[in-house]
Formats: sequence, structure tokens, C-alpha cells
Amino acid sequence: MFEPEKQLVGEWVLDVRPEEVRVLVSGFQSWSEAELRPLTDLQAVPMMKWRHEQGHDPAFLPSGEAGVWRSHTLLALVRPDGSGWVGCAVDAAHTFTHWEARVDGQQVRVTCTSEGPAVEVAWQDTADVIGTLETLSAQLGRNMNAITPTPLRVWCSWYSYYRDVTLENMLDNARLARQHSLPFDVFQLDDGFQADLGDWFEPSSHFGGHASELPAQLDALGFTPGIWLAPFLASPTSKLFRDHSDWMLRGEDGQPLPVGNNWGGPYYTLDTTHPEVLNWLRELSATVRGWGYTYLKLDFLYGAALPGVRHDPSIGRAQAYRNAMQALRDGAPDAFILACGAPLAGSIGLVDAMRTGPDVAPYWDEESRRVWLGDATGPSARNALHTALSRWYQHSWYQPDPDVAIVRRELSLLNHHERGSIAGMLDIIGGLRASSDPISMLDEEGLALLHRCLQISTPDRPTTLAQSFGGAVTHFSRGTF
Ligand code: 9PG
Repeated sequence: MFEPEKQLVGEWVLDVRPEEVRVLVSGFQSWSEAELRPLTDLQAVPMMKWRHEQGHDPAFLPSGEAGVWRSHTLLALVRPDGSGWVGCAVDAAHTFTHWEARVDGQQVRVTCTSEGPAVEVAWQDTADVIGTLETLSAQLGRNMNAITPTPLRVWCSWYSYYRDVTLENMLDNARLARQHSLPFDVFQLDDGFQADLGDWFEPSSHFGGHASELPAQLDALGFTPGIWLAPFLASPTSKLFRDHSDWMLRGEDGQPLPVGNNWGGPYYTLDTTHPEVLNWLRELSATVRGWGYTYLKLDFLYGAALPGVRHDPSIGRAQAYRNAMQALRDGAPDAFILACGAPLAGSIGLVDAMRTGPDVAPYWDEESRRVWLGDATGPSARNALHTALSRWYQHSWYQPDPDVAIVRRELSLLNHHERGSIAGMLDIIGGLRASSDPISMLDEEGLALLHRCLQISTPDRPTTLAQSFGGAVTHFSRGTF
């Protein structure tokens, strides 16, 4: 693996018994784990190596040793009385900041390292960890000109139709949403409309039309048209890859670097230090904006921020990522951008909303994968909610998107209580409200629950609620979740 150079930013030795504290960590990107756990526990590292680049930062994986916890951007240690320590980067635009807490005999050692340019971090000893975390996190947001627009209510095609989505499915649901007065703002077409990963302008054979035909019809029904793109990815079978293999991020062997395994095989990512790639990205977002889409769900964004060999090695990976996001933003300046599978703090100021957890699925937990394979980045209601709750303080960075509620009874293993608790927790997390249920599948009870999920309480953001947020995370992390 290509190892970026790192430098030591700070080191602290804490005079506290390791058994006395819990540690709060946040992962690299949307799907990575975030959790509050006893410091002496083991931070899980996925046994399946091909999951590393899809859910973690391959240059800063969990160590696999009990009593060692790794986190990006920030780290907190908390005693049972709520006192402890918080460390947080003050800027995440130019470099990634890596934190490690390590049990060292009867003490705890914390180190902070960064890649590339020197970075400033805040480190505070505090009587109120939750309050200090909120304050430092808000400062980081302000320093990076965070965007936090009003939350939107979104219908998204993914969690029912997956890649088989058709133009007709979109319109059927939009019409039914109108008939039932469901207060969605956006109807968002997800993965499945395009010919291949990277070939966004040609339709898939099953879609039944072209994505450019949808916006006018959604507009006529009173909805904002939304579309999904994985703008940095290219499958080896795509025209994009065939025509521009020199645009791909490379490994040390000089070959395009596989950056994940989805869609039935490996795929590659664009090297965004290449000026032609930035032009392509600008043109891509401008084209879909020209089709009439003003809500863009940009996915698998971690690709541009992975360690690798770049066309311009003087541009670090954090900056390469931001330049790419800026190019997408420049192509569609008035669009609402939801980032997904994206570096978290590194996206502040460039995106309106951020998925703050892995995908929801129509079942509560997949214990075999989460526990035995050490991978809590896979889809499940439990993983999505636990991760989004553990990132409650990020509301000052962007609108959080905890992913969809699932209220349907068909094609779902969720029981009555689970459907209800998902709805309740989404309300606690705040941010975007979304659903993916085929509206024709909903009975009266389902429609009532969906109406409840789409209600935005005032104020939407936690203020004095911060304590109960921290409380909820603490409670669930004890094992009831
Ligand atoms: C479309 C989907 C939906 C969804 C996104 C994202 O690690 N993985 O293999 C992995 C695959 C898919 C995935 C997340 C992770 O889902 O979060 O909302 O847009 O892509 O393909």
C-alpha cells in the first residue's frame, strides 16, 4: 500500500486509569464506524481486506490491538461523571488529522499526527466533554465556512428498487406521493439509470427512457428533481475507463488502483490532480444540472481521497479531494449537494448535507458480519442509526443525513417496534428526512408513520438537547443497541 508521509502534531500522557474512561471515535468517511466504547476494548478491524478501502482509511486502519483506538479529525475521552478530554483539528481543508488513544500501563497516551502541511489542533481538559465537543466541532465548522441549509424531505429510489429502478417507478411514486399529500421536497433517482459506472450520459437497458426526461415531469408534480452519481468511479468495462485509463489513481506498481468491490467486481477512481479530470467533473455536474436536476447525491466520494500515486504528487490527498468537490460544485453552483461515502470533515464548506452512517437496510442487524467479521460498515438499520447517533455533534458541519426510514411491511424483516424506533431516532438525529418505500405498499398505519417521519420539529438542531444526544449514545453503546 502507498503510505502517505505523516508528522507528529502532539502527544499527551493522561494520568487516568484506563478502565475508568470511554473513548469516542469518528471514522474517515460516511460508512466508517463511529462509536463510544470502553478504552480497554478492541476496535474492530474488518477481516475481509477488500472492505478496508470501502469503509475505512487504508492509511490509518484500526490497529487490531485491544486498548488502542484510532479516529479521524477528533477524539474524546470521557469519565463516568462526564469530565475528560477532547482533541479536535481546527481546520480539515488541507490535510487529514489522525488521533490515537492507547492504554499505556496505568496511563493513557494520546497522539495526533497529520499528513502534509503542519496543522493546528485544539486539546482540552474539560469538566464537560459533550459541551466541549460541541464547541470545538462548531469552531471547526465556522473555520471551514460550513453550509447548513434547511433540511429537505427526500424520496429516494434505492432502498426498494435498487439497481432495477425505472423511469416509470419514479413517476408512479411521485404521483402517489401527491395523491396522499406526502410532504416530500425532492424525488431522487438513485443508481441504476446509467449504462455503466462512469458512463452517466447513456441510459441502462432497463431504465425505460433517459434520466434527462424525468426532471420536467417531477417539476410538474411539484417536486425538486434529484439524481445520484458516483462521479469519481469508473468500472473497467466503461467507456470512461477505456478512453481515459491515464486519468485513474494508481498504485505503486503504476497500475490503476482498485478502490472497492461492488457492482460485481473491482472498480477504479479518477486521479483528481489531473487538470483534465477536473474539467470532466465540472462538465458532468453541469450536464445533469442542465437536464434539470438541482439536488445531487454524490456518492463513493472517498475514492478521490484514498492514498495512491497521483499525476501531481505535490497535491496531497485531502486537497485533491477538495479540488474535485469544488469542480463539481462549480459545474452546478445552485444545486443542493448531498455527499455520501465521503470524507467527513474534509467535505465541510463544499457540501450541503452528508450521509453520517452506513446504509439502512430492511432488517435490524447483520450480526455475523458486524461481530464475527468485524465489519459494522455494512448495511443495517442498527449500523446506520448507531453511527449517525455517534456523530451528533457534526450538525454544525453540514445537514446530517441518517438515511431513510423504512415503514413498509412487505419486503422487510423489520418488526413493528423496530419501524417505530427508527422513526423516533431519525427525529432525534435531525437533518434530512428520507424514505424509499414504494408508496403503493403502504397501508394506513404505514402512511401515518411516514407522515410522522417527514415532520421536522422546531428547532431541528440539538441545543440543550445535546446532553440527551450524548446520553443516548452512551446508553446504546453499553450494549442495549
Ligand atoms: C447505490 C448505493 C446507494 C446508497 C449508498 C451506496 O461498501 N459497499 O459495498 C457499499 C455499496 C453500496 C453502498 C454503500 C457501500 O451504498 O450509500 O444510498 O446510493 O450506493 O449503489
